[in-house]
Amino acid sequence: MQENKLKAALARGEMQIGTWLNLMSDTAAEIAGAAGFDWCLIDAEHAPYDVTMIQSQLRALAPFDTSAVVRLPVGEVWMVKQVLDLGAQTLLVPMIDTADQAREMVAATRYAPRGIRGMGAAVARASGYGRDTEYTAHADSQICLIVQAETRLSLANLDEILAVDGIDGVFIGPADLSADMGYPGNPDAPEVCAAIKAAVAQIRAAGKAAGFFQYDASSMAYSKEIGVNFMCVCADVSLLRAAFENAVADARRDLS
Ligand code: 3PY
Ligand code: MG
Repeated sequence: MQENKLKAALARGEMQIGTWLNLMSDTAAEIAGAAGFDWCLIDAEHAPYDVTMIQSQLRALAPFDTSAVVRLPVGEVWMVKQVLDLGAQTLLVPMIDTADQAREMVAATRYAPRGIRGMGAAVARASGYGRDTEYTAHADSQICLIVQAETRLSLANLDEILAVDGIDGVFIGPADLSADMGYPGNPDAPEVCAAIKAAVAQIRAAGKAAGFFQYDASSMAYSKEIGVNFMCVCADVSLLRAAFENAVADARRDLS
């Protein structure tokens, strides 16, 4: 059983930085994996990954000293089962608004008697296709489950969500939260920033990891200061877009 280094580092309260992978490119995953991020997230919520593509991204990241995180499209029990059987140990689940939803995700990620995870690991990648005969006995202890709070309802229920045993962290989604608060496309609205700051403090006070998406380099120190310790600092698609745009602009400038 592979130790989940990300889970251990978050439990110690350490800062863990990562990137979103939305290109669905194994080459991009290899480049990101080798770059030194603590974690790389396969974003199956906002990129059209199917399960076989998630598998190939997990394979691309496997040789590197980085933790793979899978963001599910939605918190469905059967999806949890599939990605855990592929060998994912850390999940980010979007749109968790209530403690009941959080409890369902905890149950989905754990074997009986604690949970309801289906017993299929003997034929799954997660156990080396059955080579690791101890997998089922130890899998629960290495699961890292981070849920997203990204609505007013989730913030109203944050204490109850944080009290759910088995949740390692809560990730604030600034885009969805700002939309839900009436500021679509404006996560920097003062009311949104204040809500994020308070939520991050609440999450850390509960002893859990506080996640946030902060790709504005000038605000990273601020995010750290307010307590964020699981920080997405970029996304592969955005880096590529900016690099292409800059290359075109530089070439046009130099050639004019
Ligand atoms: C959001 O901002 O809504 C996210 O889910 C992650 O950035
Ligand atoms: Mg979101």
